[in-house]
Order: sequence, then C-alpha cells, then structure tokens
Amino acid sequence: MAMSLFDYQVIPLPLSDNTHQSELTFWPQWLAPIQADELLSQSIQSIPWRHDTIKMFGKQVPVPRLQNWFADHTNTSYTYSNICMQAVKFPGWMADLAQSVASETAHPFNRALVNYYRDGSDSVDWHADDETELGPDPIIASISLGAERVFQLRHNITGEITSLSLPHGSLLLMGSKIQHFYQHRLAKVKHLDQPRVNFTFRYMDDSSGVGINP
Ligand SMILES: O=C(O)CCC(=O)C(=O)O
Ligand SMILES: [Mn+2]
Repeated sequence: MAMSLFDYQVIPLPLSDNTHQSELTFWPQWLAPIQADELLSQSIQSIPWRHDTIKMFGKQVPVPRLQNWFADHTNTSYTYSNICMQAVKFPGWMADLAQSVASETAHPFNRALVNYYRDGSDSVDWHADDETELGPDPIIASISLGAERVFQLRHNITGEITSLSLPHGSLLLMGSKIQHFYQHRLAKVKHLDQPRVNFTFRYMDDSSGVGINP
C-alpha cells in the first residue's frame, strides 16, 4: 500500500555525550496525498475513539485528545499515563499499514497507539514511550495525518530541544535509546481547527509475558 515517494532524512540526535548518538529517520512524504487523505478519513470514521481520563492532583481529568490501543491479537493491554487499555484487534487495513511501516523501517511492529487531536487545543504532554511492556529499547514509528503540527524532543540532561514539523502523510522513526535520553510532546497551538491523527507503531515481545492478560 505505502510507497516512498521521496527520500528520507536522517537527523542525528546526541545521547549521553558527543561520542554517542542516535537518530530520527524522517520520510516527509511517505504516503501519496490521496492515500494519506483516505487513511485520515478512514481513521476518523472507523476507529472506536476513547476519551480517557487521568487522575491529576486527586481529580479525574479528561486527556486532551481521543485515542485507542490496537494489537495483532486481543488478550493484551497497555498502561500509559496510568490509563489501562485493553487492545482492539488490528483491522485488516491497520495490519497492512503496520506491515508497510515494518518493511520500510526494517523493524517489526505489532501494536499501535492511535491519537486523534480534534483541533489545536488537543495535545500530548512531555513523556517518553518507555513503558516496561515495550522492552528495554523501544523503537517507535509514527505516521502523521491531517493538520501539520510541531513535534518536539527534549534531551533529559541538556534540555536541548529538537523540533520537527510533521506533515500529512509523513513517517518518523525514533531510533535506539531515544526513549531513554529524550522526552517528546505535541504542544497545543492557537487558532487551528483542523484535526490530526497520529499512529505510533510499537513492538511488544509477547513471549516475555509482560503486558499479556492471564
Ligand atoms: O502525536 C504525536 O505525534 C505523538 C504521539 C505520542 O507521542 C504518543 O502517542 O506516545
Ligand atoms: Mn509518545
């Protein structure tokens, strides 16, 4: 389904010191615009969106986005920001997408957290995708659809910020160790009423037993 219309860019990211680095790999136009349009409307219409709440300062607060958690099978859950989500099985089109991302990036993917930012007031705050279920060194592949928004990574020690604008149909791979040394976020923006959908494909080793429901 997916084709690389244009080349990718490799963006080096420093880790602990100047001798260790990782990288982001970025395909600005991974999907043809028409494919990206189709995927955006299919996602908005057919995903069973959840509006979860998290406990903050003793109060239940709705997260500023809609989301859901998908897997290649269903007896698995995921705990993210203290929200425990039972996985929804990949619909065929999402399994195909995971496969395309896996062949493009040469990494396996069997989970997806899908986010729906309804407008510029939806966001995701600073965090790392470093939950135990994702193993010691999570590799994350992120597809962006809809409104172009700025994705930021902040180094845990130096505080240095790397910003990247993620266009409709782009693919971003966060490489080895990035989840250890960086947090990332998608900040709110003013005066934006266009939606954005983001897929973050992840991998969980089902043989480890972590994250599998009994
Ligand atoms: O929407 C994005 O680009 C980032 C989403 C994200 O970081 C996450 O779902 O963990
Ligand atoms: Mn994340």
